[in-house]
Amino acid sequence: MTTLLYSGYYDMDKAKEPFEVDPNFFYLTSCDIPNILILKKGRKHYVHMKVPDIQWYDSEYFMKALKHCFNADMVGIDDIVRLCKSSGITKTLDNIKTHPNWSKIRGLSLDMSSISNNLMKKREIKFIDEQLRIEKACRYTSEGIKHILRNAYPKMSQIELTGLFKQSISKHGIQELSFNPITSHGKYNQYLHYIAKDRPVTRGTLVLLDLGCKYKHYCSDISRCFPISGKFTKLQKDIYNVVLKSQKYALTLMKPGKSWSEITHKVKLKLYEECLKIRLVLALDNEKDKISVVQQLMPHNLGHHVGLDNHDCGPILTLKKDMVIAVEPGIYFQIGKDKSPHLNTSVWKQYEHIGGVRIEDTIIITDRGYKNLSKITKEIDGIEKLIKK
Ligand SMILES: [Mn+2]
Repeated sequence: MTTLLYSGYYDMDKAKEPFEVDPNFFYLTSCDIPNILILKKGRKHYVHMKVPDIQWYDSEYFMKALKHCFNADMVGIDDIVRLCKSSGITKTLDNIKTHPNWSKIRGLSLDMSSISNNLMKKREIKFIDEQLRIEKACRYTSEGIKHILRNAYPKMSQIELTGLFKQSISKHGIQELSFNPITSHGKYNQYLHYIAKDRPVTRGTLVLLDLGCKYKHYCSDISRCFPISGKFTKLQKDIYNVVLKSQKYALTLMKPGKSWSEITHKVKLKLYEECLKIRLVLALDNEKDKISVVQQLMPHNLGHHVGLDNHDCGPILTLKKDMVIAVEPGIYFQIGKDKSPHLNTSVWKQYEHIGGVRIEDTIIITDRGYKNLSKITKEIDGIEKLIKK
């Protein structure tokens, strides 16, 4: 059996962002060196790396790391092509098509099949060392969020809030982020993937943080909301509690063997019940209508796998022990969504300025339930205390 693996392309000259190794490549090799091709033939490994791609100050490190990872022979691209040709059948990863010499390999018309999908499925269940890395990433992300809560003040810009997070994780030698940090406030909270701007956080608004750093390539993903002025207003509390109660309820359903779509359905009904208490939605009999109005308020999934990718391994089907999941219900007041016939429009208008609330924890599914990896409070009192220092 021959396997051809590629770590991913990285332009060493531009070096704009830190290199992000292909998750399947890293999963198989524990190697995170850019621009390398590895050909595994039986027990023998051959490695190809275009030497001009390495900066002189890195070359010694890379060579040592390669030796350590594979104890492999360094070969040229033509050797790789020749070895592929002689073996006929080759397993590979999807990203092989992005290799600068892909046309040479493709030209051989080999019987090549990708193992990326199988690997992605396998990666749903996390080994203990993977769990420990995610746990650490969550701990540092929690610390980073606390650092923001303690140091944020009105008029500070959204970019500065992001800066506080980066400052906090950098103390642990971390610069890799799971995704573009979200630090929005007020009406901007309605945009799900909002990218922080040089906008001062208005006094009295609710700030939405959705942040995650990577520890040794493993992600974390946590969302918290807090009032920039230190105290939740009555209206902010109302919406916050709808989401908090639903998020806590969702966590009670996290057990091995449970169907994710059933959990999602139950949580949406819970969100509906909580929204009814504050009269944001109308009293409805029909379950379908209840779900559809919640969909207007929460236009995203309840959660996702977390691992080498922040949205790891595709959709969640049935929960299994040792899966790592982000659970993130939210309520948003998105422009144009108030047209739903099942919403109470006048109540919506009262809450609209809040923009949105999301509460998210990263958890591990255990034998009987789950373990929460987020190490930061989500209680109103706890958050207000943190802001006061
Ligand atoms: Mn998430």
